[in-house]
Amino acid sequence: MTRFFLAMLLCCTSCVAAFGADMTVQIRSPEGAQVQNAVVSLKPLSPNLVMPAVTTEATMAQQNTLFRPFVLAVSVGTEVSFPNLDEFRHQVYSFSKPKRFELRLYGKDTTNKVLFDKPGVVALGCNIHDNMLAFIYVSEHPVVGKTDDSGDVVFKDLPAGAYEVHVWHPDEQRGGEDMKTVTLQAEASDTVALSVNLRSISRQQQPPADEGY
Ligand SMILES: [Cu+2]
Repeated sequence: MTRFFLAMLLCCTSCVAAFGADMTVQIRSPEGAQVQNAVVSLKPLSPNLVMPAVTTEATMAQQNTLFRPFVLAVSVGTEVSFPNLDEFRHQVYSFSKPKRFELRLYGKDTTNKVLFDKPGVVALGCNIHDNMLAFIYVSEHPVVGKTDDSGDVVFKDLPAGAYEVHVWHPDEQRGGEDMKTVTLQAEASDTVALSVNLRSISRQQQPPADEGY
């Protein structure tokens, strides 16, 4: 009997997933250029939407005296690992309000973990290497992703309903169109285009000053 119920449950779960709708969000500059590293998060507006499970683990590596990735998008409650893949030591810190922390000097193959439990933007640095810079965007919304090199991000198998689409970018400035409301139909695909205004000089990680230190 129990096994029968389990089989039913599994069947229904996969059926529900098959009816999901896909949303592609395209982030462009006002001139139409593709914007990579934009964080897009979705706030469900329709009541009783059963959202996909939130991912609660993510990784921000230190490799070749750089953070990888440059922008990491997570939901509140995510535990982020900070593995050191270099042969030398790093000391990662943040002064940002949603998460102030410091990982004391640690060596190769050491993995530290930090829980991000408040929404907001967390800028990262390393006390040893001034060139290192990265951002963790902690979203209060259950669905979050980041645009790829072509400025797009795809969310698959969302329940049909209304969503608010939010955008954040490390170089954004006022004047862009950083929010939109979209209604997804079941079994349909939708494409949403949003434009963000970026500063002319982009923040990025500079190449490391020297090998090793
Ligand atoms: Cu470092």
